[in-house]
Order: sequence, then C-alpha cells, then structure tokens
Amino acid sequence: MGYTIAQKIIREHLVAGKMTPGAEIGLRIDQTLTQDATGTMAYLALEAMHVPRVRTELSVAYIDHNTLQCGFENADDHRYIQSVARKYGVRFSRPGNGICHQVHLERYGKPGKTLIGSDSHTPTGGALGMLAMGAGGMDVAVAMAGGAYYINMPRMFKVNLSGKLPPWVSAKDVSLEILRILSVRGGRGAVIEWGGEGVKTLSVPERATIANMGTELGATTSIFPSDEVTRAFLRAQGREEDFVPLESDFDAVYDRVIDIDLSGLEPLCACPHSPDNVRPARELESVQVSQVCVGSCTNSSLRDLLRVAAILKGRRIASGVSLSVSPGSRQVLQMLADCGALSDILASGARVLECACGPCIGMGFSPASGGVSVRTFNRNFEGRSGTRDAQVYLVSPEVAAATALCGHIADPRALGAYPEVTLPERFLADDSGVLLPADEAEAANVEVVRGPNIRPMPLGEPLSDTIVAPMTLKVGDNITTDHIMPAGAKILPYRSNVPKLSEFCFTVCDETFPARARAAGRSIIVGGANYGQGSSREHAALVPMYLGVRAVVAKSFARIHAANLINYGILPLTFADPDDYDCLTQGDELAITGVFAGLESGKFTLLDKTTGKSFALTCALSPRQRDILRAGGLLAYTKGEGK
Ligand code: MIC
Ligand code: SF4
Repeated sequence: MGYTIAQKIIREHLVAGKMTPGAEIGLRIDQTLTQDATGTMAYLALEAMHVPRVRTELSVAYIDHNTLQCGFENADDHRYIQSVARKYGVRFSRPGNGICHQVHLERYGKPGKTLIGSDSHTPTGGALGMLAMGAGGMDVAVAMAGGAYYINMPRMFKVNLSGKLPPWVSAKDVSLEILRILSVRGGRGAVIEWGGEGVKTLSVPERATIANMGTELGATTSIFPSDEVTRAFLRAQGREEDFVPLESDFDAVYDRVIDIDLSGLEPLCACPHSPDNVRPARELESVQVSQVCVGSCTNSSLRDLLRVAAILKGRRIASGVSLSVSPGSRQVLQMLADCGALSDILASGARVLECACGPCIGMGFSPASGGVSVRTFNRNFEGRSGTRDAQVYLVSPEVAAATALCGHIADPRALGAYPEVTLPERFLADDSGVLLPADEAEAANVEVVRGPNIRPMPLGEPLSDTIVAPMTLKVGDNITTDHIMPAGAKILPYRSNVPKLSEFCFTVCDETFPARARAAGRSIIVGGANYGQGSSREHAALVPMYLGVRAVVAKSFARIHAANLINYGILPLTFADPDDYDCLTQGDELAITGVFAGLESGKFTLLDKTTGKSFALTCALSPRQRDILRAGGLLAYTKGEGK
C-alpha cells in the first residue's frame, strides 16, 4: 500500500508512536513561526525551558497582529520579542514586513518540511507541500527547544480537482465550496490532500488560499503536491534550490475522496456568522454593504491584489462603501507600487492599510452599528470584527471588488470581461525586513527587555482527585476561541497580562462570566460540539485556568484547543452520550470524583449534585497527556523531563 503526501512527511519525521489513525504520534519539527499576539507567551515559555538556543532548522518571530500601538503595551511586547528572538536564535520579522503566513510562504516555506506555528492558519504552508500545523504557543516553545510535536495520527482525505476555474471564480470559491460540503467540523482529525488534474491549474498563491482555509474545516492541515508549479513559484522567489518534488503514491489509500469540478464553480459568499454558511453571490445581491475589506492571510497575495487593482482600475467605489486594502507583505506592497497597480487601487477611493492582519482580528476598521462588511478573510464569527451586531460575509477578491463598486453584494460576472493578470517571472526578494539573530558568542550578552505589560505566566494548580465545582457557564455548539477569549484592538494588548485579559473571558456570550467565575473559585464549563474551534490562541485555555476552570465537559473538542486545555492542566471531558448535554443546567453544582483513576481508564463520572443525576464521560488520553495533566501542565512536565 502506498503513502499519501502527508504520510510520507510524517514517516520521515516520526520520533514517537505508530502511524495508526487516531493514535498519538510525535513529530520532529523543522521550522516554527510565531506571531506577536501569541508569541510573547511562547517565548516566555521558551525562556522557562532553559535552552540557550532554538534547535530547529529555522524559527521566525513575526509581528503582524498587534500593530496598532495605542499605548505602550503592544510596543512592549514587540520589543520583548525582538530581544528574545535575537538572543535565542530566532529571525525577527519587523512590524510592516507582513502577515506571518504570507511572508513565510514567500521566503521560508520548503516542500517536505514540518512547520508548526502559534497561529491556526499555519497550514497555509501546505501550499508548498509542507506539513504545516497550527499549535498552542507552549507547543511551539517545546518544538523550538528541540522537543517533538504531538498530534493524533490523522486520517487522510483527498479532494480530486478536475477542470479549470471559470473567469471571475477563484481559489476562495474552492475554499467556500469545500466548507459548504464538509462544514466547520467536517475536516476534524484529517489531513486534506488536494490533487487531481485540476491542481496543476492553480498557482501557489491560489493553493495557499485553499490550504489556509482548510483550518475552517477543523482539519489538522491541508497539503498540495510539490510539482512544477511549486518549482516555478520558488524560482520566482529566487530560491529554486529549496524545491523537492513530492506527490502521493498511485496506490495511496484515503478515508474519504471528494470530487470537485473547478469548471462548475461560481462566485460564493459565506454568510454571517459561520464560514460554512455558504450561498452563491448572485442570490445575495439585495444585501446593501457599508464596508469591504481586502486582505488577511487568505487573500492578500500579489495575485489577489493585482486582480483587485485591475477590477477597480478607472472606476470609483460606491459612495456608501468604505474599502480597505491590506497587502499581505511588504513584497506585495512594493511590487504593487512598482507596477502602478497601487495607484489604480488608490484612485478608486480605497483606503490602503499596512501589511498586517488589521481588520481581520478587529485591529481597527470595525464596521458601523449593524453594518454589513464584506471581507476576503477566513472567519466571520460573531463580534470578531469588533462590532457586536455587524454582519460579516466572506468572499473572494473578485466578489469584494465588485461589491465595493456596486454598494451591494455583487456577482462579479456582471462586470464583463475578466481582466487578465500576469504574475512577474521574478518577485522582489528583499529580506531586509527580517532581522537575523545574534551569533552564539554574542547571544550571551543580549539583554531580554521586559516592559510592565509583560506579567509572569500564571501557573496552574496540580490536578486533584476530586473536583467539586459549580457549572458557571453552559454554551452551545461550535463555540470559537473568539467567544472564549475575544481579540480586537481593545483586548489584544493584554495578551501578556493575564489578570487584565481575564476581565474579557467569555464576555461575548455572557458579560457576567469573569466575575462569577472568580467568585466561584473553581468551576466547570459545559459546551456542545466542536468546542474551541478557530484560533490556536492558548489564552482560551490559560485564562479560564486563571479564573479557576478545572474541567470543560463538551460533546466534542477542536484539536488545537483540546491540546491547549491539557497543556494548561484543564480536563477536556466528552459526554459518552451527547444527549446528556440537555440534562444539565447552568448553575448546577457538579462533582467529578476518582480523577486519577479516570486518567488511566479514560472513563469519568459526572455527578450533578443539584439534580442527583450522574453521567458517563470519556477522555481518551495518551500516556504523555496523562503525565502532563498529572504534572499540572506542559511547562511543569517539560521541566520534569529535563527537555
Ligand atoms: C485568528 O485569526 O484568530 C488569530 C488571531 O490569528 C489566531 C491567533 C491568535 O489568537 O493570536 C489564530 O488563528 O490562531
Ligand atoms: Fe491574521 Fe486574520 Fe490570518 Fe489570523 S486569520 S493570521 S488574524 S490575517
């Protein structure tokens, strides 16, 4: 039996476990990336591991999320990350150099390598045939220190593409189509490999859009073959030497195969408030729009922005629309400027923002009250834009540009001939926005600079055999980490100040939660299916831990969040019978006894002391995860292991 692309990379990087689907495996990690909103915690953890230099082939610290410097907090974090990166052997991508995933794809990604990043869209690297995964910051710190990264051996899905995208239809529509088919839970526990004849018609930036949004399926990652298209991209980036061919074996076996005919796709939109709530753009033309945003790690490549520029050229955006354009990297912005396309964008009335995540994470550009915002981004979770009652639609750059011109959601095919866009043979390969670390001799003298916003990382209390606590919160299905630990310009500056950050925990669902949790001392949260989907932010585990949450009981968990809960010593327990969820009421007094025996057997009992009913829970843990929980979290465990 042959191997899939992911299985080949896993086989080469396997340091623990067997490649049996569902079993825990440990992987050697070649490259890591961090961004600033999760990076501070990751580097604080790295410092606590007492390893003098990172042991990866390449580690890069990007500054791209918290670029609004409204007070000293973000600047403090950036200064800390710059100094710690210099000391520990990590490259530092300066603010303004671009969004981590876009820059990493352009300058550092390599076929066949493993990459983990403290950001859930790290799978963007799958466009180059890398095994690239999102992870909690603590896991990234362990990988930087030379430790393995652990996942459950994924199942293998294959999407066979045939045909060719019609004019005005683009890679984003492929992402939305697969979300329509699989939903935000459909990729859980799987690697999605994209293949078939149609794949050859997609450039690396188009593949990157698709790999990026595989995250919204809940997939472990997405991956493309490394072929002549990959070679051409690397050559254009001046690094053809990084190319190695990679494809699946002809007799590789997949758990599920999905066929998509690219020729049959049309422009699509994900409607509020979930990326899988997909409808054709043509059915939504009555939706009036006040804001359009182009950018994010999904759609900010040169290909995308040249296309937007060509559509806007010689036209003005509608008077009721505010259009933002955030290029994905300095390379993209510089090349747009050099070829004149930036002028076409500006002349249309667009507002050009810096090369960063910006509106995608609510860093400015929040819509007006009840406003409709049409975005080329990857997530439209409620409140994420910074405006609680905003309605956010996710679309391709083509639909975004047409919408900005028309003032309502528009099917771009009505605009006539599809403007041709040719990508240059050579991209601008200027890495001056990336600072190199100090060499080993000099590193000892580099001082790590910590400002007052950087508070020590709170430590959890060791697990106890009995947990008696009230259920301080009951939430429904598909709760995102944006619900648990919201982001946005007002809250993100406190990512390294957990006491302050805790004031915002779960406030999207219930403004009284932080105060109630604090008053309760210890508590248990009950959730529905796919609890913790979305971002990799470990703050969605760290902050509840700080507020005394000892266990989360849910119908199912998203992969990265479940790992983060374990890393912070919180039990992620699953209902043996999902219908039991309905029998519990917020405020009930709960008890979980025999925790240590439960860790071994994987079986727990939850007693609702208020109603007297009891429920069976499960928690399938690897021996390593049991040890982490017993030790009180990953940091304590890693120190104990002497890694
Ligand atoms: C996101 O898109 O939600 C983020 C912000 O990039 C997060 C990381 C974070 O919360 O810092 C992610 O996707 O992991
Ligand atoms: Fe940044 Fe948005 Fe991408 Fe997250 S999804 S990395 S916030 S651009």
